[in-house]
Amino acid sequence: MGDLFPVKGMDAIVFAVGNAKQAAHYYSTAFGMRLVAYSGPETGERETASYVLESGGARFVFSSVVKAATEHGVFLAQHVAAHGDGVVDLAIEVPDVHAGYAYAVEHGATGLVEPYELKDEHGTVVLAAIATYGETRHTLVDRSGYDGPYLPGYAARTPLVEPPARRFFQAVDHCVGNVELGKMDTWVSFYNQVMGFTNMKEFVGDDIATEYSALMSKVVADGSRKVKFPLNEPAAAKKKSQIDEYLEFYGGPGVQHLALATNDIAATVRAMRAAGVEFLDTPDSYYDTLGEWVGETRVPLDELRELKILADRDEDGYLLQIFTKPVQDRPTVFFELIERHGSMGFGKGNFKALFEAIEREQERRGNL
Ligand code: TYF
Ligand code: FE
Repeated sequence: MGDLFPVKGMDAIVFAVGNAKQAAHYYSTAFGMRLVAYSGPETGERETASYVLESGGARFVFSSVVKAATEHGVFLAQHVAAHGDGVVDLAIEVPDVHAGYAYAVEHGATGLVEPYELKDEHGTVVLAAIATYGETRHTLVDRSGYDGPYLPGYAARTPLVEPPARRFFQAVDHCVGNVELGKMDTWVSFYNQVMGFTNMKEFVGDDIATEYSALMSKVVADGSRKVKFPLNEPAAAKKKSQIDEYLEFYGGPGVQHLALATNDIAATVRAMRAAGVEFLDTPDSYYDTLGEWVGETRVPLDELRELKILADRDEDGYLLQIFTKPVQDRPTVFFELIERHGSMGFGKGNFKALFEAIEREQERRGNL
């Protein structure tokens, strides 16, 4: 039997933000991304402004409202008012939008937009959308008949600033959702049924939750493991869960973090720090015992310690990872950088150190 819901990979992460022009600048200068396309008043789109940025195979779109006129503009404006800057769409590239949409809706998905086509001189894109947790959606995209910069209606743009000689990251590794208490398994089942996604072996269960993590987590992925969606829910623990903090300040479920795959995490962390991006701190004591169990890593232990990069090893290999602080004033969306060397995991060995670092930040914000 073939894949029930074949996917090609993540197509785009679409953010609704208060000021897309400035977001495009931040992601260019601080994340090394390249502006490639734009849609707004100058291109005939009077309601919204959207900036499309790329880094390798990763594509982010930042949209804000210029003057709401239709349902779409009103939705974006209300999304920003309710949630602050956040992710509205985890768009997935699929080989057949009609088949994918039909499968999803037959298996219980809420259809938001039926399959339709957009055309211009670069060709045709087929799109449809289904609802997921909170106000987030999955647009399904088939761009195999199209060779333009993003979507019909968008104009190609040159980078805002000279892009870095080496890109900071080349792909989206995983996209994490925070859902309400008791809803993690509901959403895991949703991805199992609606998209035929299967569960990966890494999870944070009850035991870890009550001990220190204050959250439970499971990971679903498509058959080819190109699209990976961990899902978190709050757990009762000694302290207020970081997931509760997110839900309170985001105003409901939504995307918590986006992990970006890099081949040179040390260089990327240095460049992003130099551009003003703040990362979570890791205590020195973490590095005192790290070498004993992680062994040799591409980045030497001293450099991991200097840059506060975490490392984890499992039977398949190892990974290096680090987390930014939230990238807006609300303690909501943040990013992870991940450099994989064989490991398909998510840094289980770091959960304790990581969650303690997040709790230190929660405490500084007065939310613990
Ligand atoms: O994506 C993951 O599972 C890891 C670990 O609030 C993680 O990055 C899990 C929950 C969380 C922060 C990081
Ligand atoms: Fe992650």
